[in-house]
Formats: sequence, C-alpha cells, structure tokens
Amino acid sequence: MAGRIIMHIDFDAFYPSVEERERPEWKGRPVIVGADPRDGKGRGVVASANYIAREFGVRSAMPISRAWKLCPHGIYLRPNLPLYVKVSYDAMSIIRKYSEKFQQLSIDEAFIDVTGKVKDFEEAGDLAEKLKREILTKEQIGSSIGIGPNKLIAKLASDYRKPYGLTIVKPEDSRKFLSPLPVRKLIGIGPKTEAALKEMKIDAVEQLAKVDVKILTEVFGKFGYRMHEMALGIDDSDVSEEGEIKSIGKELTFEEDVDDPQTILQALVDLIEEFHPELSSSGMQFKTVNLKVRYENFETHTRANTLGHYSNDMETIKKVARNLIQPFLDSGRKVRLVGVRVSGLRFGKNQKTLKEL
Ligand code: DCP
Ligand code: MG
Ligand code: MG
Repeated sequence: MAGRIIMHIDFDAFYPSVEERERPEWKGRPVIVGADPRDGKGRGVVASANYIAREFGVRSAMPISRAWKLCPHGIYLRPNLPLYVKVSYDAMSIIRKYSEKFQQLSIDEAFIDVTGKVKDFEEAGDLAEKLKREILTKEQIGSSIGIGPNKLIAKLASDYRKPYGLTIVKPEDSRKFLSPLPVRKLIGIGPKTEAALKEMKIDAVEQLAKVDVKILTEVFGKFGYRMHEMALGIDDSDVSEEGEIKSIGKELTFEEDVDDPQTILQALVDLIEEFHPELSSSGMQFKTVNLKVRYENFETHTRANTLGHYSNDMETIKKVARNLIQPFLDSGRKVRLVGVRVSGLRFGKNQKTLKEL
C-alpha cells in the first residue's frame, strides 16, 4: 500500500481572530477573549489571546488577573460562542471541499486525507497554500497547516510553525521531526504521564523511542504500547468522522447513600452545570440525554431520551434529566450514584442559547 498524505488544519488564535474580523479598527492591538478582568480583580481564565497579546506573555488558560497585569492596555472580550461556532462551520465547509475524507477534531481544527488528490508532498503543499488563502479571503481567519504521512505527524506539524505556518513532514523525515519534541506533545500524554516519564529520565520523543516497549507497558499498561508507537511515528488511524467522541457527561457517587429527592435532584443539576461548559466550548450539539442511577445494592439502571432535534441548551438537559429521574425518586430507594451524559453528538451550525462558559 502506498503511503498516505494527511493534512491537519488549525485556525490561528481562533476566538480573537473571529472578533477581529468584525472590528478592523482593532488591527495591531492585543485582543484577549476570556473571563471579565474586572480591572485585574476578575476571576476565571483566558480562553485565547491574539498573537500581539502573546508577545506580552498572555496565554490560553492563564488567570485573567495575570493577563491583566501583563497586558493592561489589551482589549478584553467575553466569549461569543454562537458566533465562533458559525464561523467555524463556514470555514470547515471550505475545508470539506478539498477532500471527502474529512474529520473535525474541535471547533478550530480538522484533518483531511488528500492522498488521492495530489501526486506527492510538494503538490500537497501547494494545495495547503491554496486552502489557507481561501479560508483567509472568504472568512478572514488565518490558519496553520501540517502535512504528514499520518494524523499524528500532521497534527504535530501544524503546531510547529504558527501563525499562518505550513510544515511538511515527509515519511522519511518523520523520525527526525519527532525526535526533539517534548513527550508532552504526544496525544494522551498529560501532566501526570509527563511527570512519570520525567522520573524515568525521558523528556523528548527521541528518548521515549529508545525505551523497551515492555517497560512502557509495565508502567503504563496498554497506553504504554501506544506511547511506543507514537514515539516511532506510527499511526494507522483513518481520517473519518466515525468513532468520534460519543458522549459528554459526568457522574457522582454520594459519600453516603441518599433517598432525599431534593438532594438527588440538586446533584443532578450540579453535574449538568459542571459538564455543560465542555459541551459549549467543543461547539457540539447533542440529540440524546442519558441518565444513570445506581441504588445502594449496586443495582444499576440507565434511561435515555432522544430529542427530535439537535441542541446544546443546558436547560433542555436539565428538563429531560429531571423527567428521566422522576420514577427513581418516587421509588423511595437509597441511591448510591447518579450520572448524566449527552450523546448523539455532532458539530453544530446554529446554536441558540449559548451564554454559558
Ligand atoms: N480554547 C479555550 N480554552 C483553552 C484553549 C482553547 O477556550 N484552554 C478555545 C479558544 C481558542 C480555541 O479554543 O481560540 C482553539 O484553541 P487552540 O488551541 O487552537 O488555540 P488558538 O486557535 O486560540 O491559538 P493557536 O493559534 O495557537 O491555534
Ligand atoms: Mg487554533
Ligand atoms: Mg486547535
């Protein structure tokens, strides 16, 4: 089988870029989207900062009070998710035209498989330049593209040079490209795994690649095997929307089993309020609300209700979940665990009530 050519596209400073296109007079100024800074006393974090604000050290997920100290003269905005979701949808529609093998990963990134569309990596580079230009002209959104023999390399490559970057990694250069990267860049390696690897004196992918896979599986289980593969640049996964995130939700085990309906209902509402921001920020909509109840004797029940339409509305989740849990409350039995999830997810186009974040 001949090798594949995969592209990963990620929009540059996505939320601020959308805001800036509506306000050309902000050109050249630091723009920061996130929580209300309230003159430096605000709580919450930065969602994203444009590249000018980044020169002052402002970064995603930084406390907004710190951003304010670093960049007091910046333009601070609350997120306008419905607008970002719409622009994302329009820009994704452009990307989709370049290949029917398309997979959206988040509100601002997608893969396409262009193996059948170009004859080699050079031609893929030309196609990527054309795609970047089209998104910029039609949507005024800059993007960075990575091209590689698989999704793993393509994604790391798009992150390599930003903003408005293009990085091409041919199969024969994959190992050289991966070697110096910190292990943290690999999918699934978060702060905990990173710390565990550091203990083993492994910082860069190059070192990870040299560790015996047996040792990795002993320490990390099945994921150790995946880590080994990633370190060698191996990723056979297909560009496909199937097998995507199937649900978002949360569950809670009570410290003591509960039969008070108000306590159980409140826990359910809290769970929904906790996971709903994740749904909002992913730009996804759901069709089904799923409930899980476990009684004190571990007997577990699940219930689901599928709406006639897609939604991302928190009140809708609460209403449906309340209806689903009512018979369990009426039973008067002691409950050990409640959980609620939304499933049947897709990336949304028009989102109505999306004020939360
Ligand atoms: N986002 C967020 N909170 C984070 C990270 C991201 O709300 N901790 C949102 C805001 C971003 C969007 O998701 O604009 C896309 O995330 P990216 O990681 O792609 O970051 P940007 O597009 O903002 O910047 P970059 O140019 O680095 O891709
Ligand atoms: Mg981005
Ligand atoms: Mg992104």
